Amino acid sequence: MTAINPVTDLTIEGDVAVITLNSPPVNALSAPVRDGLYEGFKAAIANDAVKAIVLICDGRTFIAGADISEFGKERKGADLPAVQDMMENSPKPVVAAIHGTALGGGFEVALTAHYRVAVPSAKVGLPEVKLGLLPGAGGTQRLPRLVGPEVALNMVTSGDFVGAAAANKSGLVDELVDEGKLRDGAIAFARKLVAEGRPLKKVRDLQDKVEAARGKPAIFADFRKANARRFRGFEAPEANIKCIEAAVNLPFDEGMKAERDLFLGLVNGTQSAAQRYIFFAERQAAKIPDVPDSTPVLPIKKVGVIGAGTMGGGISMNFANVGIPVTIVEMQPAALERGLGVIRKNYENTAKKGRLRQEDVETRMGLLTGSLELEKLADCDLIIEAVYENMAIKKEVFAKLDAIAKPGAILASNTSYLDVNEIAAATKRPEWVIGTHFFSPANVMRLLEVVRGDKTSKEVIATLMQLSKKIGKVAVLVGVCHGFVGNRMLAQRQREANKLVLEGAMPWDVDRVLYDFGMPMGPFAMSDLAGLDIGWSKETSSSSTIREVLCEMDRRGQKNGKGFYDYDENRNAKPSAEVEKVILDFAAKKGINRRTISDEEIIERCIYPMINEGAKILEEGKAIRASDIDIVWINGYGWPVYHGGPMFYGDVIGADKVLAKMREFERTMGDDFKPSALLEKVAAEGKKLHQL
Ligand code: TC6
Repeated sequence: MTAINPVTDLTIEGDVAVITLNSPPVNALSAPVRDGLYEGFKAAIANDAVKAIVLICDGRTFIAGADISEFGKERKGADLPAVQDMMENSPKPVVAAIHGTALGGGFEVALTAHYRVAVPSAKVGLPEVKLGLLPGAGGTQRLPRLVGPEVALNMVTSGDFVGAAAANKSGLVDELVDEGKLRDGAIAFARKLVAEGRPLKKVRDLQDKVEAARGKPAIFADFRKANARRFRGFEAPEANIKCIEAAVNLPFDEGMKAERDLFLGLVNGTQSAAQRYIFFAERQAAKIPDVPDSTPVLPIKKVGVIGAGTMGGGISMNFANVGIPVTIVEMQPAALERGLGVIRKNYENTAKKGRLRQEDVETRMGLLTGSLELEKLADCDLIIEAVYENMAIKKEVFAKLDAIAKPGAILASNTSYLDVNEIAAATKRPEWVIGTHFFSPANVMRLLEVVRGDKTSKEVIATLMQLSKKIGKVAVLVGVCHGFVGNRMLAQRQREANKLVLEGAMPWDVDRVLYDFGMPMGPFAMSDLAGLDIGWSKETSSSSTIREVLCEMDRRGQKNGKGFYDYDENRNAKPSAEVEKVILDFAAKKGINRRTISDEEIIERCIYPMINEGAKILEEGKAIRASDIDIVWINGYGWPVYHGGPMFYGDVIGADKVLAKMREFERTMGDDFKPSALLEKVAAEGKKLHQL
């Protein structure tokens, strides 16, 4: 064995050279890896004894892509195209041996090998689009030559992985070898190639699949049309489509040039910078400075959930989905039955769509036990309370739980606003109490705000953070404050949206601007969806807000066909003349001189105070880092990932510009816009908000 460099070995096994990469954690194509590949292939090709070459990786995976942390920095080391040229033009067959995940640039390297073998558990994919990029190492030109443009379009614009069996079927992988025997299997395959005198299969030379699609522009027009909603606002999907079009219509080298130009446009753009930042931010969120990885984690074998309503039901499903039994406690038999019925219906619907097998519906339902007695939670390792958002009720529940739960059980409150310290103080074991703020629908939304009380123990935090990952959530650790990170910032936007409507905008103006910004819906459409009458009662209504007036008129939102908007039978929203009149009358009564409000002002008024609030949250230490705030907004509220979250967006605008606007608004409209000291500091020092 020869060490080519610290991450690359070359072994000559008789007539086969084996190049082995070992660059943890994921063998990304960093400069040393590219250098190692270049030198390794050079040496193997030059060695007369060698008849075939195998490329394989040590560790958990084949090459998982370009080293994302290198983008935007000065390039060092061998060029990837030079490595690929050497592989593809090798006079000896090159076999890529795949385990784990061959992704992005990693899979593109595999596509330049003459043949690919994989173990059954391996996956391949081109997920660059998720980073706002395209497979810029020939992936968009080679993939359609192997599998045709239709499959290629789906793969590059979704970024989805393909399992080895399917990859074998479609021709992406030439042969499957036994699990655990990749090295021997790949060497044997290489020897077979030599023995049979098989030709060097260069994917770039394959023509039939792309030729068959030439002169059929409908393939692309239809694909764009069918996916317009999914791609809304994103630049990368369109660039990926253009590349596949180029693969179909142009000779290989010209297609490569088109790919290169489009890649450079994306990699230097803001959207990809935002999406790459979010990739690392998501992983960073799992790291808690004072709760090291070595912190003991408590086993969670059984979960209790109090409340079988929408939240409690959704929360329970998360655990049943990963095989953890759940006891759900309700007060009334009817509510319990209803709750379990809704869960079953949800599972059945998923099964109907073909995303769950019927027997899995039964397995998951079998893990759920309903009960009317809190005492049944005595053997649970984690109990999550999801009752009505009311401090007195929550305290009462926690005092009872304190008496029932076994020692060492974690007691969690699913609260969206309330003081977790006060809830913890209702027990004699505040170190075992924590907040878990799930987002609705709790079985779908990826975000979980984990709320750390003053006394919450590190073991409890570590356990919740790890458990979140297991149930498919992105957890962000936050501190106790009203509304935590997400809802506290949302309140800023909500306040301004309501004020704008009084000052001169209409709800549909505000919604349109925020929708065009990339949010899934605007604040008024969102209120209609949630129901305008949440927390409203006829008896106490005082006509003091537009929302109250609408409730008094029985405009309760989507559920009864009218709220801020009028809805048709298919729930399509239309601006409402009646609501417009309500708004105009309301403003007149208040003596407000309505004015024309620009789209620009809507963005500035709704979003800059959020950024400012984010800075306050950091100032108070309620979030560990700015990127955690961005993760909350992307995963909990549908903030468009290509804008990178509110804090990242603040830097795209410029902290100094955000500050200047806040000051201007403060002068004209008062304290709602008081800049945070941290925003002032960042602007003065020319620092970046998202790096705080
Ligand atoms: C591309 O290839 C473009 C090519 C165009 C031509 C040039 N780079 O996710 P995990 C780190 S674009 C750098 O927790 P898992 C990650 O930050 C790229 N670092 O593990 C983390 O570090 P930490 C296309 C990377 O087992 C550690 O590895 N490829 C990269 O849950 C473990 O990661 C992709 O988009 C990277 N490429 O999942 C693939 N990948 O421990 C991106 C990972 O310091 N990666 N790290 O926090 C993934 O999807 C997943 O990481 C995984 C492993 C499926 C490979």
